[in-house]
Amino acid sequence: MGYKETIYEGILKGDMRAVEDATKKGLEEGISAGELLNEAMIPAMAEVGRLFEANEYYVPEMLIAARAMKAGLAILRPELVASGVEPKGKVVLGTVKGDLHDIGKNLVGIMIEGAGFEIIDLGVDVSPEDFVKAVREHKADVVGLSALLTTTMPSMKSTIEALQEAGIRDQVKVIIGGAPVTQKYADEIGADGYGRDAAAAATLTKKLLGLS
Ligand code: B1M
Repeated sequence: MGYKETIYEGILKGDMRAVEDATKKGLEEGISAGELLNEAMIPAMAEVGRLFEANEYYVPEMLIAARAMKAGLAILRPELVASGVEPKGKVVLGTVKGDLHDIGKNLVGIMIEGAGFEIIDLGVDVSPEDFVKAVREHKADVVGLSALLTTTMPSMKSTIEALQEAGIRDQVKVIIGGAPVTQKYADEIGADGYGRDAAAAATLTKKLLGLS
């Protein structure tokens, strides 16, 4: 079995060690970080989601798959992030209130950091008030909101409203993303942009700040 297949199977089985090992060896053998990510890790998580929907996987299987994916991502991180460049701006990032999914958000952080920005990662289950506080405190140029559940998407709207109420909406660009999120939803709630994936989020960040 090749390294990509081992990573794919390792995530499905939640075998963290196998994923770590194959990711390290794959990189050593010259497979790019992007290829390992896009052709093994992301498809594996999509399959985990399909198995969950089909009632073949349950929350514990999703959890160990996520842990294995995170272990692989930690190894890819230095490859995906550029080093030694002066930050072009500050981005506050978080998964919205009520939502605990952080793999996509972490990947978005890695790609935006790789594009030369400083990331202030607030983690998961972040309330609108905490986003407002962080934007103020760090004088952020952009705030990125991630949501993976249809039930937590409304918290994106609440966060934009909280920025408006705090009088700082015009000082910060708001970008949103996550599997159930669409451009239409971004337009509806008055976000400045929608990123389909982590690479798109990085491109969007540069574009919104007039850097591309
Ligand atoms: Co959850 N879960 N989960 N889960 N989980 C989904 C999202 C689900 C689609 C599974 C399914 O039914 N097929 C479903 C949501 C249904 C819906 O609302 N439409 C679901 C559910 C129902 C749940 C629970 C309610 C299950 C339960 O308890 N009964 C529960 C909710 C907990 C909560 O949040 N309150 C739950 C829990 C969990 C775990 C904790 C077990 C685990 C998360 C672990 C973790 O993140 N640390 C988990 C997992 C792993 C998943 C799936 C299988 C994988 C998510 C993932 O990591 N994908 C997921 C199924 C799926 O997505 N196919 C599922 C890989 C990641 C790289 O992709 O996150 O989409 P993604 O991020 C992408 C883009 O979306 C985008 O870029 C990323 C990279 O390209 N993106 C942005 C993301 N954020 C962005 C922000 C941006 C721009 C782009 O700008 C700021």
